[in-house]
Amino acid sequence: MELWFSEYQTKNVKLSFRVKDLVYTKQSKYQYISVFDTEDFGRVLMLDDTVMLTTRDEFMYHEMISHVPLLTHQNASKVLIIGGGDGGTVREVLKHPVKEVHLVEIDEEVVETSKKYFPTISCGLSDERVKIFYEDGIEFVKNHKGYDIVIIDSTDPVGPAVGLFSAQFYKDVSNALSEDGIMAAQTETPVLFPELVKRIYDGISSAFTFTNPYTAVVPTYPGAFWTFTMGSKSIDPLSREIIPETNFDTKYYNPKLHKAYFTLPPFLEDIILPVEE
Ligand code: AG3
Repeated sequence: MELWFSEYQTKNVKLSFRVKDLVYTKQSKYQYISVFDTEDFGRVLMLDDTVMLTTRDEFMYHEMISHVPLLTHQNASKVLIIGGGDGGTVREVLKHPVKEVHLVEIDEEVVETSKKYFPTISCGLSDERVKIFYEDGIEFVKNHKGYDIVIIDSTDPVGPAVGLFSAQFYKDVSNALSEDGIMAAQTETPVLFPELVKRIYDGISSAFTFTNPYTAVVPTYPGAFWTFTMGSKSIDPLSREIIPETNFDTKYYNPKLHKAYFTLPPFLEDIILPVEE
C-alpha cells in the first residue's frame, strides 16, 4: 500500500510525496500539522497540507531570508522574526553576532513539533539569545520597537496569515524598526501568482523608502522560484559594500552574488514594475 501527501499548489497543480514513514500528525488550535519522511526530500513539515519545509531544501529558503538582510545591515544586534516557529530562520540568524532574537509564533505546537522531530532545524531555539513569544505577530509589532532587522517568515496569505501581507502591517513593521533597520519578508511566487506578488510589492513599497525584491530557488514551494522583499527607511541595499566572504558556512547564499540577487528576471520586473504609459 502506498501513502501520499500532497499540496495543492493551485486547483490544478499538486506536489505529491510518497510517504516512507508517517512520523506525526496533530490538529492544533490553529492548523493541521503533519510530519513525514520521504525518499527524495528527507523529512517534511506541512501545515494545513502546505509545505513549510523539507530537510533537503530548507537551507535555500532559510539562508536567503536571513543572510541577505543581515549582511546588508552589517551591524544588527536586535532581530525580530515573525512566524518561523520551526526555527530554521533563527538557526541562520544566530550565525551573526546578534545580541537578541525575538521569535513571535502564533502556534506553540509548531515549535514543539520542530523541537521534537526536526533537531537540525530547531537547534537554535534554545539559545540564550532567543526569546519566544506565542502571540499574533500583527499585534506584537504594534507594541514592540527598536529592531535592527525584522524577518517575516510567514505561511501563505490565507487564514490567520492574511494580515501579515497588508500594507498596514508593513507600516507597523517599519515603525518597529530602528532608523537604519531592514525588513525581509517572504513574498511568494511570481510563476503561479503574479497578481499576489504585485499586490504584496505595492504594500511594501507604500511603507518603505527602499523596496528591493530578490529571489531564490526553493524546489518544494509552488513555482519552485520564490521571492523575498527587503524594505528599509534609509538603506539602499545596492549602494552597500558587501564583504565577499562570510565567516560561517552557507550552502545556498553566496556573498559574491549578494547584489546580483536583487537583479530580477525580466518577467518578474514586468510584474512588479509595470511601465507607466
Ligand atoms: N515559510 C513558508 C513559505 C510559504 C510556502 N508556501 C507553500 N508551500 N504554498 C515558512 C516555513 C519556513 N520557516
